[in-house]
Order: sequence, then C-alpha cells, then structure tokens
Amino acid sequence: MAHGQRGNLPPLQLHVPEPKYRPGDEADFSDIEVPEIDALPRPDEGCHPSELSAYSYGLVRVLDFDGAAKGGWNPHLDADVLRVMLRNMILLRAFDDRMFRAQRQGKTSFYMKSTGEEATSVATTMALDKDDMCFPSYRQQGILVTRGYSLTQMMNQIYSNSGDHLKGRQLPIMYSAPDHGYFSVSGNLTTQYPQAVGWAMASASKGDSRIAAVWCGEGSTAEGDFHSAMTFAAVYNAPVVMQIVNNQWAISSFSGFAGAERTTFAARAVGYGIAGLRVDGNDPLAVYAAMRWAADRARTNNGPTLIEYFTYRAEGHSTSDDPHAYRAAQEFAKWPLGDPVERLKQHLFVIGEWDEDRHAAQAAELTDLVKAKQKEAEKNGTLGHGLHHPFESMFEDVFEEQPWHLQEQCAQMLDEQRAKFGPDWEPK
Ligand SMILES: Cc1ncc(C[n+]2csc(CCOP(=O)(O)OP(=O)(O)O)c2C)c(N)n1
Ligand SMILES: [Mg+2]
Repeated sequence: MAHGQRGNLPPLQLHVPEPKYRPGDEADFSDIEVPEIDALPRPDEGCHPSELSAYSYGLVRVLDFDGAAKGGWNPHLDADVLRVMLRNMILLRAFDDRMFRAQRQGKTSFYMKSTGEEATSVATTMALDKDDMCFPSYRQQGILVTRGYSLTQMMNQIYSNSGDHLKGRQLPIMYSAPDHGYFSVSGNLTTQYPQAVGWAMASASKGDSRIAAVWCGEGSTAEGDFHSAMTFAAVYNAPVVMQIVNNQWAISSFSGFAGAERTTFAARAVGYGIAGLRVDGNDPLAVYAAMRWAADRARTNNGPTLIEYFTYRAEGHSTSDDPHAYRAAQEFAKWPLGDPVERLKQHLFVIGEWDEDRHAAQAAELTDLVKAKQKEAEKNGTLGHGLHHPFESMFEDVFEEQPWHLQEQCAQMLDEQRAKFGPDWEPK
C-alpha cells in the first residue's frame, strides 16, 4: 500500500495520454468528424460571443472534397486572387524544400518547414490588411512570402552570412521584419501572445485602425503566456486575432499533452468569453474566410477571436527531428482533410481557371526563382564559410555608447582571435 493511502479508498490513478498510433501501426483517422459545410451558418461579425459557443466545436468549411466552393462562408474571391494564393503556397513549399536541402548540405545549422500548413500562413495573411501587425511563431514564413519580403534576405538570415540584416544574432528562420509587419520570432514558445495582445491594446488606446494577428502551435497553448494573453484580450476587448495552428504534434508529443483528449483548442475561447472558431486548416478558402471574419470583427471594435486551424504537420518538427521514430508513417497521406495546395489547385481546375500545363510551368518557374535567390544569397556566404558579420558586432547595438565592460570583453575576444590565428589576424 502506497504511503498515505487509506484502506477503504481506491488508489488514485494518473492518466498519461498516449497517441493512437506509433511507428509500425496503420493510422486510421476515420473517427475524425468532418461536419457538413454550413452545418453552422456563417454568423454576423458583430454577434455576441455567447452565440458562438458551438463554433468552437464545429468546423468552418468552404471547399468540398471535389474542389467546389460552397456555403455561407465562401469568400467569393476573384480567380486572380485565388491564383496568387496558390502561387504563394507553392513558392513557400519550394522555399521550404530548398532550405531543408541547404541544411542537409551543411550550409546552415537548422531549418523548419511548414509543409501541409501553408494555408494557415498564406491565406490568413491575404485576409489581413498589409499594415496589420503579425506576431508569428517559427512556422509562419508564409507571411513573409505573401507580403513579398525578399527571399534572398530570408536566406541571408538562414545562413547568418554577411548580408544577414540581423547580423547572425538570431537562430536561422527566426526572422524579424518590422517594415513588413512581422514581429521578431522568439524561440521561447508563446511569448508572442502577450506581445500581440499588448500591441493590439496600444493600437486601440491610440485610436489607430490597425489590428494584430498572432499564431502559435497547439502545444504552445499549454504555456502560461497563452492564458494571460487571453485574459488581457478579453478584459480589454483587444483588436487581435489569436490563432492556434493545431498540426497534431509538438515535436514528438501528440496534441493530447496540450489537452486535445478533453476538448478542442478553439473551446478555450468559451471559457474566456470571446469569439471562437474551429476551421478546416487545409481548406485555404475556409481559412481565408475565418480570418476575414475575425479581422473585420476586431476592426469594428467587436473584440478578439480565437481561431483553431485543424491541420497536420506533414514533415518533421525541424531538421533536428525524425518523426519516423515516434509516429506512424503515412499519416499525412491518410489525413482526411487532404493537402491545402492540392485542394486549392483542384478548386481552380474545377472552376476552369487553371490547368495542368500552367501548373507545371508555374512550379518550374518558382523552383528556378528560389534557386536564383539562393545563388544570390550564397554570394554573401553560408554558415561556417568565413563570410559573416565582424565578430565585434556582437558587442554593438545594445547601448548607444558602448560601456567599458563591453569594450574590455571585445578587446579580450580580439586578443584571443589573434592568439588563435596569429598576430597578423585582423577583424573583417
Ligand atoms: C517555453 C518553451 N518550452 C519548450 C520549448 C521547446 N520546444 C520548441 S518547439 C516545441 C513544440 C511546440 O509545438 P507546437 O506549439 O504544437 O508548435 P509546432 O512546432 O507544432 O508548430 C517545444 C516543446 C521552447 N522552445 N520554449
Ligand atoms: Mg503543433
């Protein structure tokens, strides 16, 4: 009998979640419920959160699995806009593939792909205004791609080379692009949540018209920062759209460890009394429509929204991860909501606005474009090949005037370099 256990009571039991499938298992997702399109009709953007409770447990959908757009959430986008959306998603995938390979070639230390989740960064950004402020996690490089940020600069940052405007001070992929409304990515999960809500509160208190949008993974919702941000957003009716990209995995921990066995992630909204939507994250039109709805709601002082995108992380967590060690193979192929790129492509085919020839030509063009940008970036060096910012720069840009102790440390560092490389060594 365990210490403290009274004889007439059953021993307490701890529940430790366990994913349904492990390597070697045959994954079967037939238990995932995919409600009818418009099972819950599109509500008014100004409605009270209490009218929305059911939306946290449903699934906003627009595209059926034959590629037709249907129902009240259909954003009725122009074919030109749909083609731009597809192009952005394919460019993002080409960029991810190329940079993954660059890591395997030793040109950088680390990369993270967003394969299978492209809609959650591309379609959402297209539904925002250009000057709305985005607070991404490390998997929303699609925001930069969609906003037309320089691919070469992204690569410079990945290579920490002499062209990296962050001077090698950030981990690869932790971009910062304030001129493109892209807040510096932090490796400390979910810190961007209170920052986004604070930014939105400041925007409201100044009487500005810009809103904030923030993304995190489902695993990250277990952080305290997520919950304090939700409290502030609710209390001050902050103009912010809070998004959870539920890709089922947090490195090797399945979503159950963040609470998915009990309820949906969108249902967090109910407890805080704010609007919540659960969305098919692999349906680019549904993702666009939900973000547009929430952005309009925030912009008209109707308050924050929490959106969960139900999706699937098709590849490893990062280049340091091997999902074959902990999950069943073929999960993505069996994912009941398909692939967002394929679904948008199919939709454009069905409405007669795209065809295989144009698709193949564009894919080749974008692959070549990424290769050309990579060549340009590599002129500034790759990791460990000498072309980087001068070592002294690591002591700069914190204080307006460098204090004595940093001057001393810098001098010591230069002495050590000379001791190592010879007395003629000069900082570059
Ligand atoms: C505060 C903190 N805790 C833990 C980590 C280590 N870590 C990095 S990514 C990650 C998984 C996050 O998963 P999720 O939020 O689902 O995002 P995803 O990677 O799936 O996009 C963990 C645990 C961290 N970076 N910061
Ligand atoms: Mg995740």
